[in-house]
Amino acid sequence: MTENQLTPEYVHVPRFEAGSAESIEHLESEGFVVIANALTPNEADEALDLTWEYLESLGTGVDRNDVSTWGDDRWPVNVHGGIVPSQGIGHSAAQWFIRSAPAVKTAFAAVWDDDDLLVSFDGMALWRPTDVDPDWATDRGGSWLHIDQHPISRPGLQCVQGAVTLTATTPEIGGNIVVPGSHKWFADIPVRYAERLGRLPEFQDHFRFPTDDPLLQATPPVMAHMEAGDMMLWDSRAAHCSSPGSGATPPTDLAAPELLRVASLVCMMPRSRSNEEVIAHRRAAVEARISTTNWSDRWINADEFEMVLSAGDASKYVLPPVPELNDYQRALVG
Ligand SMILES: O=C(O)CCC(=O)C(=O)O
Repeated sequence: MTENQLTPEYVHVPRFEAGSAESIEHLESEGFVVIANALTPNEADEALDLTWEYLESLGTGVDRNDVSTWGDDRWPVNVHGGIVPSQGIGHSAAQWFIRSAPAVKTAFAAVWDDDDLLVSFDGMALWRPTDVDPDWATDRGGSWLHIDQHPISRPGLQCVQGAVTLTATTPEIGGNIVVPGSHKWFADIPVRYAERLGRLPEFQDHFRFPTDDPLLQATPPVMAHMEAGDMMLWDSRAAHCSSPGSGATPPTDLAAPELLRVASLVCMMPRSRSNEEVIAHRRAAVEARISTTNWSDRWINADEFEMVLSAGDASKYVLPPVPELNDYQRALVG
């Protein structure tokens, strides 16, 4: 069976209140959970507006009202799932607005039973309309199902990742996909995939499953319905990625074009898992507007990703202004 036959099932799962015991039970049993209304619909709209302000301020000529300006020559570098990981996005006003919503921290504080948390300086998934340019399609889910935690060097629960969606998902558009319960496969990975794992450096927290994996064929991923403002949390040990849906979306209105999917990646981990050296890098990263991965216990500079460096001339982008953080936000930096 090939990866293209691995079709995620579109499901409506319960949407839980941030911080509720039920949300944690669902996360622990399924490896993922949908948190309802991390942002209100109005806040989601405001965040979408700020996202466009970020794109239009890059200095490359992106104009939200003119889809002919959304090409790769002007768009920030994006990787496999339509994710924009760098070019200052981790310190855009949009990302700081979203990650500062109280429900985001409430949800993560319940995960860790600790509210002294550091936040990632992550990027966003920005999906452009594929009827305008089919090359804007994101990778199919079956081709990059992965976990974001090294199975040997990072044993046990170490990280829970999040994505706050600013746009409602539909079966036609697609979104984040997760294999329910797959976080429980984690401990067996070194035995089951010994050869494949042997090729993964111990510092690299990204393991991809084989595209014809019998486990995945037997347990296909689900694409959970999310309303605008909802946040998906998933255990970094759970097999996940994103995938386009059926693609039968309404034709783009060229007079008022819209992105298909806008989702903010956000992750909070206890400060106690980090250290002063990492925190010093994080403070400097705010001034320099350097984005990171989900991890805040290690210093990982997303502007130095191979895929970003090889994409061409980063100097053509104007970075967003240095964010003026309040006390709440500064505490999340460290
Ligand atoms: O929701 C998405 O776009 C995929 C996110 C993902 O796979 C990741 O952050 O590791």
